[in-house]
Amino acid sequence: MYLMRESWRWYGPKDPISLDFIRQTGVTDIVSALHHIPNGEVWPVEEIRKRQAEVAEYGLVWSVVESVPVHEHIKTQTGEYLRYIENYKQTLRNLAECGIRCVTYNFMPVLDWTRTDLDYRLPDGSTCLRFERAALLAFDLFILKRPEAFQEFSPEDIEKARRRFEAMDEAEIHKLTRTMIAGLPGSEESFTLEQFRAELERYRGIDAEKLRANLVFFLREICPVADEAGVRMVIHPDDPPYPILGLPRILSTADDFRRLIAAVPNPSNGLCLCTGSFGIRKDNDLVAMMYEFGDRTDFVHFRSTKGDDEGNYFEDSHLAGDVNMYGMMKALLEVQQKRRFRIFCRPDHGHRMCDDLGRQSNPGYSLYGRMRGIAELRGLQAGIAGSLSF
Ligand code: DNO
Repeated sequence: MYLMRESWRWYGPKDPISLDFIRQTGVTDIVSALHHIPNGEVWPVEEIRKRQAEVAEYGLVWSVVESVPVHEHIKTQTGEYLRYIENYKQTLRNLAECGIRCVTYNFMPVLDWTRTDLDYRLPDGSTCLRFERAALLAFDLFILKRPEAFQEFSPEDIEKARRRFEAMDEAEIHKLTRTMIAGLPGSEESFTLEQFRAELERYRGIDAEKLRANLVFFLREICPVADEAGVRMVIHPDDPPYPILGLPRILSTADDFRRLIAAVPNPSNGLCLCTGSFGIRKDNDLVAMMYEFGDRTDFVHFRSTKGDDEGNYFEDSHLAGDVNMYGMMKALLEVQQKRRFRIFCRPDHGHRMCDDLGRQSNPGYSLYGRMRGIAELRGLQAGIAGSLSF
């Protein structure tokens, strides 16, 4: 039986969670990136090999890149975007030369993933990441002071955001601002309010259709190179999967990915099925997506969020929350069997729990929390695998 290929995200030598610990979690593969190389520049073969060697020293394999970031100029088709696209192609060739064949990326404008609280306390004393709608609106309307925002929300929402904002002291305003725009791990970019406003300006006149066209342009350039090199480009969905701060979104639903493969059918055009991001929307049937897009899904992020009727959600433990993890795991095993291929899977974001609480880690990327996640997923897989007849 083809079991999931268990992987773990490691941010490189600066990650507070060492490879020495990671190998004790039982995973076999590492998901990493060369974070020290500026966005848009080529990743040299020597640098890739160096990272591979560091990982190999611990008996692990660096097999997935998360991410080769897409430069903002490419997303907006401004400035030096053609040069950055050529550089991207060279990076893919270099990765392939080193045997790395799965590359994650996203096409979210300005910000990668976004949360409003990185240390939300749960009843059991552990903490998790959370997204609170009123806090987002308070930031948008009263801290960032984006003028159009007042036209975009209902008077009730604005009033609620105002009350939320007025209840904040300076420290909370500062903390929320940092959480929103100072850059979560992996996003590679960090902004002050002034810089962030300038970045938003870049998107004036770029609606979802234009952004989608820019993504299609990028992929039509990149995919022939990736096809030839045998690299699968797996796009990560929008997180959260709807427009925020007036920015367009183009990979939030099954239909968005359907449109993408219709426009660029190359085999290298693949998906990183993040159950946490897609799972926020009730109209995304994750299990159906696993079956429909299974042939193009080379990477899965397992995570489960719990939402309420107000648009808030927190990251629950991996088998709790709103995601049908049983259905997902069963679908994954069936897809893998059909493809005769093991999909890279990683426990996405864990709680900060037990000794995580006293030690430093990147938000979402704790040791014990993710270890609990992978252990639960492994148990779920073992139970399902044992009951399947293939
Ligand atoms: C967050 C991650 C994202 C992801 C990128 C992929 O924890 O899932 O930052 O790595 O969006 O490009």
